[in-house]
Amino acid sequence: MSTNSDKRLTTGWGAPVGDNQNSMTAGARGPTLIQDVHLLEKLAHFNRERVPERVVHAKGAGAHGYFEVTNDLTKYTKAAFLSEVGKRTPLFVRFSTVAGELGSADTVRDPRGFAVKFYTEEGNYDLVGNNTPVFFIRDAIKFPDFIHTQKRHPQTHLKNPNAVWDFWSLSPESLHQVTILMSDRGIPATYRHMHGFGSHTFKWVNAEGRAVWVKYHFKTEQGIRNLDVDLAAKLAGENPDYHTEDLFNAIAGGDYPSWKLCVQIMPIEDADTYRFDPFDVTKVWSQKDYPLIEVGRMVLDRNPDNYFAEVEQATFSPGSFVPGIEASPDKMLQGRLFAYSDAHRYRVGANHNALPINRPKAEVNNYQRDGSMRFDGNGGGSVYYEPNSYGGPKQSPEHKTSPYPVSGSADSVAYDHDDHYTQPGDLYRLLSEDERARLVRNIVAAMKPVEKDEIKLRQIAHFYKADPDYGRRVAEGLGLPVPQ
Ligand code: HDE
Repeated sequence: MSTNSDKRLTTGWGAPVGDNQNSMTAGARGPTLIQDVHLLEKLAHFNRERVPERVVHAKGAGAHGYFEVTNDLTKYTKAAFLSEVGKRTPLFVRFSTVAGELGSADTVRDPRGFAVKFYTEEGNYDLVGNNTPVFFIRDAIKFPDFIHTQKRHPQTHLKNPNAVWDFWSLSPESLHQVTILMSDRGIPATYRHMHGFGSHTFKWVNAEGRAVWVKYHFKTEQGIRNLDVDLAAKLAGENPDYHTEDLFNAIAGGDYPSWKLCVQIMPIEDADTYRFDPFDVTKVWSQKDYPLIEVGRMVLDRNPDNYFAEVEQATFSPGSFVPGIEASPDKMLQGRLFAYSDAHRYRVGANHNALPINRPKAEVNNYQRDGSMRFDGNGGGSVYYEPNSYGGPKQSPEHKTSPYPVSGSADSVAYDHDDHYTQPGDLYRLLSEDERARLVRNIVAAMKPVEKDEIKLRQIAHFYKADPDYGRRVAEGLGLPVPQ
């Protein structure tokens, strides 16, 4: 930054400021004058510097970069940014924790947000995932309750392990993600040494209108590294912004982190016969059944110039699709299609998409007008309704969302399978002895403060059903019997 400036200090309305050191008073020791409009503006703007933090994923770090296609998958999707090998698309990524507030520590045990905004030529495509392929729940209707258990007790304002484990022990579909969370991967060493996942099943549609189901995997090219729990706790106290600092310094130092993007592709008809519901986001698809196929590479090579403007104001939505990429009936994804843009309209404003960090590189032509902070010309004098005979923008029928046959009645229906144990059990059996020992130790430490044995015993029963050794070791650590 330049040391001395020849720039003139001004007010927000551009007028030069005469004195930025002393408030204007009636006489040297008289009361401050309301006519000191520079003073009034400084204090008033200061009061309005904070926008509401994200209700989840409040603490995060972001960086710019690019995506480069390395494999031709046009037989599966017509998405323009994936249309030819070598094609590059600019992007912005925000990594985050989930439960903590804006000022909370980075090195906590928590999933990590992995949100990618591709500024494609057909509009922005947002892939708003986590560093884990599954999630705790599989119906959006449970999300507010789940997040309440991750936040603070309404009376004490303290984190509350009773709520956390009461909810999880009464929601066995959470077992897979709980096992991942309590394993070494629950505290990544940095944002650079973790994978990213779209988690949900999405739909790709090719130029002929043929569709497949797809799951995304961002494989870190830095390798997986996790933090030892004691070091993580130390860092949380000494340097709560450790991951934020690491990402910024790595990029500033030219050590650009990168990920290889792969997908699993499931033929559309397999969804009806697969051994479990492929739209259930608490389950992964076996890579033996649907192997990883390389798509391209993501590189982060530019830090934000301004944190608030670019990271705090970034708004991602799983509903920001581009032609060739669509939703699946995954009930969690469906709920998110509403929630994100609703959150942005509340937190940032109705015209959040017009902000520089969110503005598409593609031309925006529509009939949306007005709304607070409409600073982009607001469509000028162009026609402001449709249909019209004044040459306004027209729909593109070739880009209609692909039709999807449905059957049955409008109803609130539970998933039709409840095997919440095979996949966490498989994961447990995949772990090395050291990893299992640390997993059990982390769970025992987290469950110890839970006041009701009823909750502990219910949760131990879930671990036991996943794998008897898993259940026995947690029970032993808690000094409780394995429930029969
Ligand atoms: Fe989010 N989530 N989420 N989430 N989520 C938000 O959007 C929500 C879920 C994720 O860096 C919010 O701007 C619902 C899964 C990331 O800006 C909110 C449900 C996954 C980020 C919201 C989920 C995520 C968010 C909070 C259950 C991984 C940060 C403020 C149906 C696949 C993005 C905001 C960023 C942020 C809603 C579950 C990832 C409230 C309703 C599953 C990475 O809209």
